[in-house]
Amino acid sequence: MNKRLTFCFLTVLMLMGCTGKEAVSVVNLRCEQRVNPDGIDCTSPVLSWELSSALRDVRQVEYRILVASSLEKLKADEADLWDSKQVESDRSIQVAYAGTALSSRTACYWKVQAVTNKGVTGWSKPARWTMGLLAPSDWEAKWTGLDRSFPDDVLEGKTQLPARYFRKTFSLENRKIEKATLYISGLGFYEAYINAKRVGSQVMSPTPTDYSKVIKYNTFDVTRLLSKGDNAIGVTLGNGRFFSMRIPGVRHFGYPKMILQLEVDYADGGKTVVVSDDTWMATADGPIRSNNEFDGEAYDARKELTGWAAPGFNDAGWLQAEIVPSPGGRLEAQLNRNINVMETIRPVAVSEPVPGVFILDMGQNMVGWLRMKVKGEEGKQVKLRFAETLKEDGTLYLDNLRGALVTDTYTLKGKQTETWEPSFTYHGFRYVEITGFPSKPSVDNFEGQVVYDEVDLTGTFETSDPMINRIYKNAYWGIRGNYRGMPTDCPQRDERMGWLGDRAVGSHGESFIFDIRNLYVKWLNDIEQAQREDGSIPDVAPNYWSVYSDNMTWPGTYVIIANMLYEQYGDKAPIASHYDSMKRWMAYMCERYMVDGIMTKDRYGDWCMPPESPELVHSQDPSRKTDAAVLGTTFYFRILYLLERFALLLDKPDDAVDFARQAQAVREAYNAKYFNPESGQYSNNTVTANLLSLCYGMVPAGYEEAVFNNIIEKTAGEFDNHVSTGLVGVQWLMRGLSDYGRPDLALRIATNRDYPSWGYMIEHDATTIWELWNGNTADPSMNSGNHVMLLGDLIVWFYEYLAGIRNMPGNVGFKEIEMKPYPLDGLDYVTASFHSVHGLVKSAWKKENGVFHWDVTIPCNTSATVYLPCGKGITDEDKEAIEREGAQFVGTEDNYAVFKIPSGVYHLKAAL
Ligand code: RAM
Repeated sequence: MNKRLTFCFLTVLMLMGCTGKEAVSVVNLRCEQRVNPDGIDCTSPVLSWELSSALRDVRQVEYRILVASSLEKLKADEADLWDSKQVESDRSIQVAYAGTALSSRTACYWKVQAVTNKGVTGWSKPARWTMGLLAPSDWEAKWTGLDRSFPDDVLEGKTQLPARYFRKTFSLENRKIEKATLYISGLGFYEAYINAKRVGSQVMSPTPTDYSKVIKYNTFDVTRLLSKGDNAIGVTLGNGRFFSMRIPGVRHFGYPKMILQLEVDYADGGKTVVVSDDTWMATADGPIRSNNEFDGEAYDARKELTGWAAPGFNDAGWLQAEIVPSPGGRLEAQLNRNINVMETIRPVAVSEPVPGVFILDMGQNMVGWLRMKVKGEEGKQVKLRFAETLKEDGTLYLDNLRGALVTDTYTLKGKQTETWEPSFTYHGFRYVEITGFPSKPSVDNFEGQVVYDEVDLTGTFETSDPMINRIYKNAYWGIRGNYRGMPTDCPQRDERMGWLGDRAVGSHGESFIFDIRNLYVKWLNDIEQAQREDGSIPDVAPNYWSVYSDNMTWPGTYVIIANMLYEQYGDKAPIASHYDSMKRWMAYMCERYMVDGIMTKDRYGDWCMPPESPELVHSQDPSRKTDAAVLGTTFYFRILYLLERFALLLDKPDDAVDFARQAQAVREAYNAKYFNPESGQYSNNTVTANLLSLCYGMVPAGYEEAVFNNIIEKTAGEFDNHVSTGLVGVQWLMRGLSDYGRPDLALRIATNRDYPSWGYMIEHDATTIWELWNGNTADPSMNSGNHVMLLGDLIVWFYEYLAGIRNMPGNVGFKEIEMKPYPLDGLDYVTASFHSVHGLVKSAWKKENGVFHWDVTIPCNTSATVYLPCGKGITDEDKEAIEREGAQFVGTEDNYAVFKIPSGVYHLKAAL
């Protein structure tokens, strides 16, 4: 397999542990590209590292970074690209490279040494990044394809294209190859082969964009795939999001095409460059007979082109490839990770509800496809159809998939056992209907390929409550299954779009579980690229569906995610990069829709709140619905608050004053219109109206308790201690209840098993999170079994409240941590870990015989304020024991004893 080049544009983990010799060592070097406003490949990457030590209270005082153009030079401390010299600083994340200007293709080897208060570290192990193709003129390759249809193409409606195959043979000189690099983008999807070997293990690549604006290319080190003399390269192209799945219906870009440049450097100098152009040969007459993300793939093994990507293949019947127009977008190195098969699972059962129709149960609603082993006669056709649930008679329930055909077919070539999996489609499913299988299929014939972006796992979370653990597990499956180079709403029906509203606060929760930084940086760029001239931000990005409905709650995610990236990763570059576009959007909304300080425009309401009767998708009852202008205005206020923060960060004091002034005016107008001081109620007193007003700080001073009491009364009374909010209100529900003194009610809501609740979904067999609270009874027209939007702030609450891991208020990137767990009745233990940009944070607590035992890990070069639950107060004995551990007592607050602790591993305890 090829080793993918560690590009400057990719996060690189080069070291996974300390070397052990010195007391403190530098580990986990990462080179990250900052967001570039102009989208030109970055020439100033940022560098991050972590410190590792068994000692406590380790702080960095100085660092030194060396960057060299070769490993040998780096080893000899010959920093020909950059020597930062000794820098007095405790900063260990996102240090901007400031050396010699970097040019295309430069390999940069780097290492770090830190001076700490506990001594000087050794040099870290070397890490590397490589520069991409920075200038358009670096591309000698031409966009290549065949812009025309072939006999089996279906060009309208549910489109179908056979995959396009391209090949070229070339010869390399009889000299030692030093290095070979492949730059490639194949749209919508490509698979590349050199001498019949697959390049990389990625699937469904490159990442999807608005191809008229930006096109991402991938880079591979393919040195080991090449040899002196004759070589061949082959590329298969699938539709992806380029050749639309629905014409009309989903944005269409054109026939599949590619751009590819293979650069082979010889050890004794000189190079051979192979590029895509009209010297390539092409055919649409290969085994992939059709492919469409919604509808599936058809593969005819009888048409396999054995040896087509190796030299010596007879391509006499192939066509001459053509140079075709560029799709229009700039070529950019792909910064976010590719998609891959991240896990494989075995099916749990096969049934036969109708003779000859077999149903495979994966035991889990998953996203990806099946890998199948089959033996039978030539020409036999196996058909696989995918669904999330079954009907009562045990056959597939397809009604909620709308028009997606979700069907893969495989035609056997015969003789031996054949193994197959699709290349250019994916499904969201738990059950698979199998027909036409030559024998009785068994679970051993199949394997589920779980497919999503190669995001690193950063969090673990477990409690003593099995229901909470199940919800967490369902969320984990749903979140990762919906990463597809963008966060999608769902993976199964004919939609799969990047809906903004679904990911507002949810993305903050996701950031504990996965390293989603580059994925969301990319998505912010997608959003910006979809902004209209007039300033309007869409509800869906990339805008494969054109939905510019102008509201606050969906497009507002643009601002909320930039803030999330700043808080969770300590990176303010996305804010700097998108600030102007955000401002432009707000000005547009204000001009068009602001009436006397009230943002009148909304589109979705508190989307998917639990309706009054089980078959409804949306509530029809005005008393349950939150007023559009309440949603619009509270969100408008919140976005102003965030923009004020951004303005201060970017040193734009005038803007900050302006945003604050606007916010004040909006607050006054809002309270005058919607707040009833006598009852302490907003508008028609929905939980969402009161909750947003409270959590966003809009409630007039002194009325907070009254407003909160209305939230409690409504929840406890009319809703019998259940959730009453949809996608919007649920973003603040768990935190709002906890912050104002009712974390017990939040726990009750989180552990409910009856309608409406996450537990209700699980009681009804959900293994992911549903789109609707009443997903088992509602109309199938909008009823996915794998949406993450109703998670709201639940995952944030798990990590920040139950486990108690969060940034100190006002701090970012976990440089100063606040550890404040909630030892609620009903929970005996919580164990959580989170790998922050500074290193691993852990909180593991348990209650034992009335004593709270707490294991805490604080990474090097950070410190924490810990809130130790201590019931009626901390005893002198407990306090002294903790102080002996190196903690500094600060005082008591509510039922917590508060200490400051430096980095290290601690065991704390106190009587509850
Ligand atoms: C549905 C999507 C998405 C939601 C929009 C408004 O079609 O599935 O979840 O954001 O509607």
